[in-house]
Amino acid sequence: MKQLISTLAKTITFTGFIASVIFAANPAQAVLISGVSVTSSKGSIDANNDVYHLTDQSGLSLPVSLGSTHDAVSNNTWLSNNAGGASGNLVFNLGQSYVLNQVGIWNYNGTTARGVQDFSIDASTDNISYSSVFGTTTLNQSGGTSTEASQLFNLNTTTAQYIRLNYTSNYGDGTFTGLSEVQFDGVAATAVPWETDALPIIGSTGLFTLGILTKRKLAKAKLSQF
Ligand SMILES: [Ca+2]
Repeated sequence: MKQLISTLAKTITFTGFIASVIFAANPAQAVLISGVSVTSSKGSIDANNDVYHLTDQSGLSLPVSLGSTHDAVSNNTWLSNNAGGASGNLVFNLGQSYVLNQVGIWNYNGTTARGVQDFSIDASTDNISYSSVFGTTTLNQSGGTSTEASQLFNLNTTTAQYIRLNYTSNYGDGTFTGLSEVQFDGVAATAVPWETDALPIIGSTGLFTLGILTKRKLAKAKLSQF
């Protein structure tokens, strides 16, 4: 029986130690948010340039990340018409609330004059009440290459499920305005950050300590026999 307890204590100690190492090395980090849907106040000019192509990772280099490049294929982009001006908004639904880190925007990369120039970002948890994350900012014109880099903007750990991108100008095209891709990274807001980071460490350290204490108790019991 004592042999069994001793083996169990050793196993608990070892498991706790390994878990401590693993969890300490992997704290919660912002990850690319998948399954994002988007609507356009100006709609899309046709199915080939549907707003869907803004978040479906079409045209991005693999593996997809905010550091991916986007190709110059028109069917991998979104375009709207300029009725009433080169302005409108895009509302991104992240599917649930996130503590947001950054947004990566790949400007329209075919006829580069169609690319968005000035834009701002608002955030919301309910798609009703929005607050500004940052005001009017310039998105650089793309280079028209097949390996166009994203432009990254800080979302300042804003907690939101909905992001509204308001665009107010383009780079001169009189008919169309568009973007190639928009991606976000963040941490799901359902988990409290300190819990996400610390609980596995606390749990595994507790396991480690329990193993040590059990071994110590067994050693004491052995000594008292003499
Ligand atoms: Ca795309």
